[in-house]
Amino acid sequence: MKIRSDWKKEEIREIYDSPLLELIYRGASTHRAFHPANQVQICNLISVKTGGCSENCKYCPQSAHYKTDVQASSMMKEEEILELAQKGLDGGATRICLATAWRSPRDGAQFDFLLRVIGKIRDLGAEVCCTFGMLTERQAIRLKEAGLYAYNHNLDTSREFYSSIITTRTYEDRIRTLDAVQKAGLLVCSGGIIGMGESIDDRVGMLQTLANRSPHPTSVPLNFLMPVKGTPLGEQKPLPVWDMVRMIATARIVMPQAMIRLTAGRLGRLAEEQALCFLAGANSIFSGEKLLTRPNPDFQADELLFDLLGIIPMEAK
Ligand code: SAM
Ligand code: DTB
Ligand code: SF4
Repeated sequence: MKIRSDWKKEEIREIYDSPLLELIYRGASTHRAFHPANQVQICNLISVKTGGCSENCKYCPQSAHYKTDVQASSMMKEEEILELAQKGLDGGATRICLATAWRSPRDGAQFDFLLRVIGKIRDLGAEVCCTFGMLTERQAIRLKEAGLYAYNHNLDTSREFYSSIITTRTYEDRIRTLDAVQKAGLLVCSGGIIGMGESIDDRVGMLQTLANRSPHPTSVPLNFLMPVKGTPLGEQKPLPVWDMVRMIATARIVMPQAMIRLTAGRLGRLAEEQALCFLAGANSIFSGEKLLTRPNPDFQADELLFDLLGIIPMEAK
């Protein structure tokens, strides 16, 4: 199987639309050709700065543009962050992701603080990933020097649909940050959300943009929209699992080496549904009772799920 960065939209659409069982089989075969079967990496999120964000992402409960149940809070203290990181590792996570509700980091005391914390979490033995919004090249280099492993910055959807979801920044801004991250030698984590009212072509378009980056992102989080009251997408209907299964399998086939992460929206999904996602090629989940602001299966629930399916938590890289 060749690694390609010249995917045509029609080719990806054809994969996405192929008969479901054929698609799952191809996703599963690709998964097994590039990754150990039955191993899934557990990640854990820490929202170190929650709410009050200046951006207007229509899905996001942390945007200051919408009235939601999220209270804006100040930066978490170092002690609490390290405690939560250790709790994540004890729960089986090998990757800890720090998130801030920022458009972009401002240089200064808070960014310096986070750089120090990144080093300390790495010293606990975790792969550290961060998602702080748009970065300059200089900020990306400073994160790399601080010991950061990967940087998350989602494309979220297609270039065409982007402005229906966010108007305070552009798709090009997103790509520029991914380029800065890559240039600094950090691993790129980038994915998106399904269930926002996008078309199949929008899903395919996003996968095309990701799969035609060279190298591919090493990590691709795929989120089911969690509709939040007060946001413009608060009334969206949940998608059937089949949409996620198709999305995962297609991502797996076009980006065989990437970690495909079944991210937001697992809570309330049946073990059967999640099993199909793993079969289709997902090899990572986010575990822990909270994502950033929304509830999520806790470590114990996921331990039971893994036992049921015979899945082993993946070691850190
Ligand atoms: N502020 C930074 C940014 O936007 O890049 C980082 C944090 S932001 C909350 C990270 C990602 O969370 C978004 O790109 C989006 O994919 C996901 N997300 C946010 N709200 C969500 C929701 N209600 N349902 C599913 N995914 C969501
Ligand atoms: C990603 O793609 N999804 C995660 C992580 N990367 C930062 C965040 C999901 C957030 C879900 C909504 C919430 O908890 O507020
Ligand atoms: Fe802010 Fe990120 Fe939420 Fe957008 S997704 S409103 S940038 S925290």
